[in-house]
Amino acid sequence: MRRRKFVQLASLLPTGVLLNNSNVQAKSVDADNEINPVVISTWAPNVKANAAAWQVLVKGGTALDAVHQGVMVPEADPNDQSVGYGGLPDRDGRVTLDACIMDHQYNIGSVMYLEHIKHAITVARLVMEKTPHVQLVGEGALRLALENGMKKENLLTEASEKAWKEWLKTSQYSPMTTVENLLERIKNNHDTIGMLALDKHGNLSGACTTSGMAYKMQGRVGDSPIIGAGLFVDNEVGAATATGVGEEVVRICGSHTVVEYMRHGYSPADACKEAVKRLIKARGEATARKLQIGFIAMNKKGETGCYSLTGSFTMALRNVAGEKVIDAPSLL
Ligand code: SD4
Repeated sequence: MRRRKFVQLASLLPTGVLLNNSNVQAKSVDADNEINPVVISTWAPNVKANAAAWQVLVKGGTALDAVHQGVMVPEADPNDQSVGYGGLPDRDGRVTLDACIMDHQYNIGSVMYLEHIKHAITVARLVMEKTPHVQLVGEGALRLALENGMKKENLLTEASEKAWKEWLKTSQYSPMTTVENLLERIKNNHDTIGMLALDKHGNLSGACTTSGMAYKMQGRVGDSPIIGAGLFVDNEVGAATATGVGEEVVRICGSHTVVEYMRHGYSPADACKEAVKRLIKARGEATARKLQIGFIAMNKKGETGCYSLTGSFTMALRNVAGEKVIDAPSLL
């Protein structure tokens, strides 16, 4: 079953993208002792986001600018129905966005329940750089965006409105990240993006942005904008980010947990695996089997890895060797 899903997924990828079952160890230092940049993202279609981040990294730009530019790609894409513009709405038809960003010096910014601004990550960065706070929600986050010249727009596309109206006929809440409909979602080219980068200066940064669970209750916030859950960066150790059912990732402070395992010497893939194991322990195998959760991680050396709870999770990677999609191993 897993193999069939894997093969189906491969056929959905842009040509030229390699699929690889192993966790890639990028060579992070070249012959001249220069640090080779690396960028990774949750989900195969985000090779496009990685390409944008890569442009920043190869020119010697910062990891912070790279992840910012990178995640703006799916945020602007109307066909990506779980990030930014075109995101599926909550049960009342409102598109509400969550995002966070973290640099190499423990600077953090996040927005939750942001409406009408497609680049939630830019607002998160504004919170980080232009306010004395680290988190802003709803109206306050919108106000910060408008005061900084961002334009208010309608984020609900025709396609997402149609899907919501269809959903209203039953109003059954079943999070899009459950395993059963995972393939359908990937086929539609979308999912939450978490991105991590290492720049030529040897610094790590990360960003995460989402419209959250489709048809969620109004005001619901998942893991994606929560530092330590959806994203965590420790420049001495490494960085991690998550995708999947946010309610579960928050429960174990997922990304922070992954980074702490790397601190204790685990490889990025093994650190992700330990976090997945903890979820299974916390929730029991029967519940865990129904959930989709994936972690990706990068250590200070630019080594990368990923792991998922159940099958079909992928990580997109860009390094000096080119772009790749890695099929994440899973525990269940
Ligand atoms: C959330 N973690 O809001 C996000 C959703 C997600 O793949 O990652 N979907 O819970």
